[in-house]
Amino acid sequence: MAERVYVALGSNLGDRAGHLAHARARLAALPRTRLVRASRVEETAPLGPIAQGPYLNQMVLLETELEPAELLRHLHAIEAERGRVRAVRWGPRTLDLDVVRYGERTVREPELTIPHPELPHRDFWRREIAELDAAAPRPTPDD
Ligand code: A4P
Ligand code: MG
Repeated sequence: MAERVYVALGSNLGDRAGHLAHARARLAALPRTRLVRASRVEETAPLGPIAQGPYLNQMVLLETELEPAELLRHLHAIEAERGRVRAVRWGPRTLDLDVVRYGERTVREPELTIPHPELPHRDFWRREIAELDAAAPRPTPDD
């Protein structure tokens, strides 16, 4: 069964909008996956301890039959295509792809934590999810 998965896109190095566009195109082409819709792109001040430039952030909603670990492997491959170098944690990056929510699942693995632990602290992520949900409200029990 396909799950509804929220993936966060972030970029603060180089052609930021181009990196996000590449990510959207690649996510839409993943096997057993549909890109349902994308939030607006917004510019956000950098969070965290490192001095760095502003980010472009965006959230997309996928429906996918990929398991969380398979999806993460694809995300890493897409990041690598944009020359992502893992230098400093929370440091500047051409493209960052994070699994924010995966259906109702909870994952606590060394390589993968779902829901993403930063979700409660990132207003822009919650705003973007609300925007995606508002575009197609979930059915209520009375429907
Ligand atoms: N990993 C664990 N859980 C997940 C998940 N739910 N989604 C693991 C994706 N990856 C997950 O990530 C390190 C490892 O986390 C991965 O190998 C994966 O196995 P990384 O992308 O190499 O390192 P990172 O991104 O520096 O660390 P982290 O903890 O993912 O940081 P964040 O949360 O990505 O923060 N400011 C603004 N304004 N906008 C931003 O988007 N992003 C960051 C990075 C900092 N400041 C920002 C933003
Ligand atoms: Mg990350």
